[in-house]
Amino acid sequence: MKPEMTRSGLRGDTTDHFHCPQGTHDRNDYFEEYYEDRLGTLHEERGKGVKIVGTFCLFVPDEIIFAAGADRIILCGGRSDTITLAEQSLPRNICPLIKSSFGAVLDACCGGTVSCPHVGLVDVVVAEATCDGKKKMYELLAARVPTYVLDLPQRPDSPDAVAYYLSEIRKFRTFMEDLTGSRIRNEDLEREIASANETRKILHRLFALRKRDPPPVRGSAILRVMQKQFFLSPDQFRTGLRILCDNLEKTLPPTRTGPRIMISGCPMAAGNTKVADLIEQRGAVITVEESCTGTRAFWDLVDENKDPWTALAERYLHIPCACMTPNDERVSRIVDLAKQYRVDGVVYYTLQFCHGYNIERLRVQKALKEEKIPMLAIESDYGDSDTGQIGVRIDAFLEMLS
Ligand code: BJ8
Repeated sequence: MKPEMTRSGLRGDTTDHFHCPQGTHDRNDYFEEYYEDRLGTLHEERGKGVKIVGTFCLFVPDEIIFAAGADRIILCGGRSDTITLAEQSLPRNICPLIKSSFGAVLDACCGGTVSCPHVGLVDVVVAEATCDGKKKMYELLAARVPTYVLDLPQRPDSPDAVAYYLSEIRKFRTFMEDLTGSRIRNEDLEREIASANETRKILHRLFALRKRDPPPVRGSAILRVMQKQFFLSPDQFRTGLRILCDNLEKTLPPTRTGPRIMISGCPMAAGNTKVADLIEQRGAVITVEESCTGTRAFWDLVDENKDPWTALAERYLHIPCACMTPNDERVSRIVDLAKQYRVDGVVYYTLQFCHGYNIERLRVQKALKEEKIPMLAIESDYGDSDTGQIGVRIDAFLEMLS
């Protein structure tokens, strides 16, 4: 039996669904309130037999999960406190996002208290074949949580790539149908595609406001909003975004602003705001993020005039992740975003030991140099030991820009 309400909530989607204390809160407080609300809702849903899917990556289409009547929550770790536990099983020299995520699962499985409360809520993890570190971590994860792995083509521009990804998402469809006992009809998928596109359009509205000079909001505040995108229900997230956009459209521009900065590179999962905070504490303003906690999450819409499965495959294969090769699309998008958002410089952000983004840095640097856009490369982890050193490098970069 399909639940009566759609998980994404597009049907009857209005701000009235939530208590929205507009005007009595600081700009982003309601996202925090929704978060608390969301945890309770997920517990209730589980109690009623709704399946909860945990994901780690943008390549897993939410639309299929919701169309099957399940719910989803992202499990990417951005906190440092679960890493020590993970390092008892994983090598130290892999990316902190992988270690943090795995550590949270270990902690939850041992009844621990340091991990985020999301892990214990999921019935199944839907993983994806992206970087080597994640793929191998998922093998260990499968011993602790039921895990399904969605395979991906590695060369998105090859003629067979869409057909292969399409065959993978059709297998995923069957998996989700077996999990929930609910058949996914084309109209279910079309409804969820429209819902996800609606969210993407509001995000475009929000990011368009940041093109203003000076922008009406700090990038570190937007990052904290983006980190909630896949924790909250789509309905909650859209409601919060609409309030935020309405408020920002009425906001008078701040009187003081510094150099306009783009961050480009690895995702900054919830709990990881170190570099964004450092940049803005030192007087610059982040106007756009080319990352999976920025534009990569929403830039392209799914074509609603095509067969929904094909349209979904085409859109998702278009995500310019450094796990793909070649990834020319990403390099040209970065240059294009730098121009659109009139940035003075780019901070290229790599998580330690993320080889894909680290190696791709050279191509990005070359393309930006040709456009005379300065770039600072920062590689970091989730600890605080390099904060002082990164701050000094950001200071020198901002001074060079001004
Ligand atoms: S679509 S960026 S969410 S794979 S930072 S774990 S790549 S070693 S998170 Fe990612 Fe999907 Fe791509 Fe986005 Fe590996 Fe790099 Fe770590 Fe990464």
